[in-house]
Amino acid sequence: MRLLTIPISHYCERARWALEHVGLDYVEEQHLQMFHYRPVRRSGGGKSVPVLVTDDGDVLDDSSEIVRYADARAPKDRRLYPTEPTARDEVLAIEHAHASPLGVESRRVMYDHFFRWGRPALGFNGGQAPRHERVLAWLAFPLFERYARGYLEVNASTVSTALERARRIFDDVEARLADDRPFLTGDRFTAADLTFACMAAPLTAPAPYGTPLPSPGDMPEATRLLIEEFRAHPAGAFSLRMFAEHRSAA
Ligand SMILES: N[C@@H](CCC(=O)N[C@@H](CS)C(=O)NCC(=O)O)C(=O)O
Repeated sequence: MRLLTIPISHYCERARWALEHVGLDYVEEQHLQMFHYRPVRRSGGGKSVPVLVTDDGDVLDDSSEIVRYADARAPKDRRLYPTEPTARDEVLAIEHAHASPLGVESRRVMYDHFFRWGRPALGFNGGQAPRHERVLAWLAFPLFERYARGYLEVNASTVSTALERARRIFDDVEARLADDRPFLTGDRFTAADLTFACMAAPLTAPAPYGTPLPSPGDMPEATRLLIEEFRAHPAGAFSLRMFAEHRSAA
């Protein structure tokens, strides 16, 4: 199986984590933002990653589909969804509620910091993408910034709203966890926990992660303060615990 990704993408991390959690082997093909369009189209996807091309030639071009594909092939003790219908629906609802808007808003905030950081941010953006993509991203950084800020609507006003929304979602998750439950729902790790942890990742910079992310000490001051704020939040701490305890394969 082939998984096409943008290395730092949290939607791609969601797919990688699900596949690895259930023990499915895959080869990851990483590309940088914008350079991903051609390989993705050639593989039968649309515009976005992750795209999974299965050994049967099926093309799954959405991270939620990939999580469900992984679950359907999981050994019983690694299932990501409960089999009982009401419990399963709850996991699906929590997942869906975090894939968006949290995933969209956390990415917006992260890219704002990324572009204010400038070219040094490319140091953790590149992963295993082909060298020519990494060189071109460096040379064309201002173009990359202009394109991504426009495409993802990253500006002072949207970023401020994104931060407000992310804080509200983190507070909602804190309220859900207030009874000291170990997971967002049920008594075992599910796709709900995996998805929330991934969608929070642009604000918590977890390790382990499918591609190495910088630690707060290596970030510019404003980014460090942002990451420290979200890491210290009980929902942020929960998401980091999910990575620490359940992302062993990375
Ligand atoms: N609904 C999609 C969203 C994936 C998504 O937004 N991927 C981003 C990377 S974080 C992407 O490929 N963006 C490039 C584009 O849309 O052109 C999923 O969950 O797979």
